[in-house]
Amino acid sequence: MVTARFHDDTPDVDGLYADLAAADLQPLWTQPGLLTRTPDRLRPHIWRWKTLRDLAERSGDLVGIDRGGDRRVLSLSHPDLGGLPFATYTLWGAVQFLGAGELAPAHRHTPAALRFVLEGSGVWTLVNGDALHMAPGDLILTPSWTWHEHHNPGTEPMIWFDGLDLPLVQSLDAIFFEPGSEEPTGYEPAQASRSEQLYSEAGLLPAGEQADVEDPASGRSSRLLAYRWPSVDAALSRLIETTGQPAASVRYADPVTGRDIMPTVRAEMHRVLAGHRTATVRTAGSGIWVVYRGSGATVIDGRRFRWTAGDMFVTPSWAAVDHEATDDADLFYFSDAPALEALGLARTEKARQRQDVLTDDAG
Ligand code: GTQ
Ligand code: FE2
Repeated sequence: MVTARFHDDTPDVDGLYADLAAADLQPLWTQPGLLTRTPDRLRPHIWRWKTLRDLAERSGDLVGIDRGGDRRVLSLSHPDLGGLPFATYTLWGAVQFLGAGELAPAHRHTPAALRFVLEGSGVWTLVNGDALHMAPGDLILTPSWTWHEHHNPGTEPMIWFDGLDLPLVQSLDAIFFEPGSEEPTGYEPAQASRSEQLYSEAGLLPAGEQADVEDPASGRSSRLLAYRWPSVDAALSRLIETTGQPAASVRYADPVTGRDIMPTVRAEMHRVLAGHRTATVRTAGSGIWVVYRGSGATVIDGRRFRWTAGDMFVTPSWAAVDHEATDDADLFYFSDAPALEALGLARTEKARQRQDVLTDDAG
């Protein structure tokens, strides 16, 4: 890496700048963009479901799953990130396509992953050997360093959203990866995974269970690995009924601790009823929204992005955000909030009045 060279009209100062660069040093006073008043390095961006779906399907037709990477994944590559395959500075978002009869083989890595299912049926994900079936609207977790592989023994392809903290873990230079055995793991398809059998009975947990002391990640992520759409749907309906409000949201929580599903990432489902516009909020840290159901628009720093089911968009750190539903809408949200909270960097602010819409990004 070559240190940036700064220039000055005064020969002595210019000479100093040359010597600083040669010594791999840079003066702070030449870097006004470093300490911004508020985060401003990323703009909002939207990816359309029609485009994502078409290209995922074409990849399914043209590129075998065995060709590089073992997973047919199209990552959301934010145009502000100079060609990096990342959606934000901390978050990876992607669509994954697994055709009928295909297998994405076993591996594990330190970045934590979640999957939110958009379309199809019949896929089983094995997480540390526990077989979790996947259906639209389900959230499935693959915590840091857990073995995982995806099987599609069915007759139709499946497409899901992948969310990972990969850019964050990469910034911390803590990426580790290990491929699994070449042989696919055998599994017994069961109605409910072991994880759900043990941890999905609300308010009841297996007594006296302890974290695995050998495993640095043990006890830090939810042991419930699947959150089913019918439960989420029912919880949102009950909230709306109980509060009488035209919007409600739920956070996917670790049933043992009540904390976020994984140490670095938060997941939520937001329901906004037709005709309602939510209050404007700013949050430090970035997020990815995946429209599960309905249609409407989100205003981000004065720009209105219209959306329908399957569209995905990024809300940058400290952007002003509010949602407006045309039809009853359910929005899946994935963010790095727990990482900021753990580091004492979390902030949020509710605007006193709704932001103005300055431009309309038609869709
Ligand atoms: O399905 O295991 O989008 O390892 C990126 C990395 C998905 C996966 C991604 C992965 C996976
Ligand atoms: Fe993976």
